[in-house]
Amino acid sequence: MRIDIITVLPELIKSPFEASILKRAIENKLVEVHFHNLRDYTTDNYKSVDDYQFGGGAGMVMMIEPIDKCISELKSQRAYDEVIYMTPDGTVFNQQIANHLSLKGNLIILCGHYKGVDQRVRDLFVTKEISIGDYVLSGGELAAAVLCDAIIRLIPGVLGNETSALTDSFQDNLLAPPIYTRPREYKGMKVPEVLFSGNFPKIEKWRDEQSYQRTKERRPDLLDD
Ligand code: 6GU
Repeated sequence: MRIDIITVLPELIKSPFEASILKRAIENKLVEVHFHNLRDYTTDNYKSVDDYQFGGGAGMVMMIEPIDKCISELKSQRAYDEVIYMTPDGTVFNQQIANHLSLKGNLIILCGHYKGVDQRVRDLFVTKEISIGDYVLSGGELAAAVLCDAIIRLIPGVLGNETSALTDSFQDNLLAPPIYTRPREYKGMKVPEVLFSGNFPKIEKWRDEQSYQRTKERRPDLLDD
């Protein structure tokens, strides 16, 4: 997989890719992530990427020309499966979308800033519009980092234990069950006895029940669909 991230603030999004699981995935060549600073695609002396909106109103709008130049250059080099625009009015991201995107080859992610991009960018280039939740961030960069983390960890070989993504919360529309490690008893609090039984079907059944109970209490909406 290759991800090209288009942004006016590369320094805001780079660090998550320089640590931990994402760093290792890049080092092991399981994914390539490239950052493109929109200011490098500007045509005027001021390197403007935004301007006032037609019709008036507060807030700047990202102009189409630098975005067109950047996307066109990338598309001249390879084919892309999706051009994703990060925006609070997009489809709300979830595990199902992460699973779907993790199977793609080449992705462009465009980070919105200010009031957002000129509508013609969305009409002309964007194939998917994604939000990470119903709250507003100052830009799409942190949302893009969240999206990339969720996608990249699903690529085979990225997680040490390849089965572990399959037992994540949400993979079966249920929350994960409680987990324990040593010590067996801490300040009087004991680990549930069933986990020492060695009876794996029984342990699986207990975990399934716990997952269901937890989901019912915390996220009954997940049980509806
Ligand atoms: Cl993708 N961008 C911004 N600016 N705010 C958000 C978001 C995206 N998703 C949730 N809030």
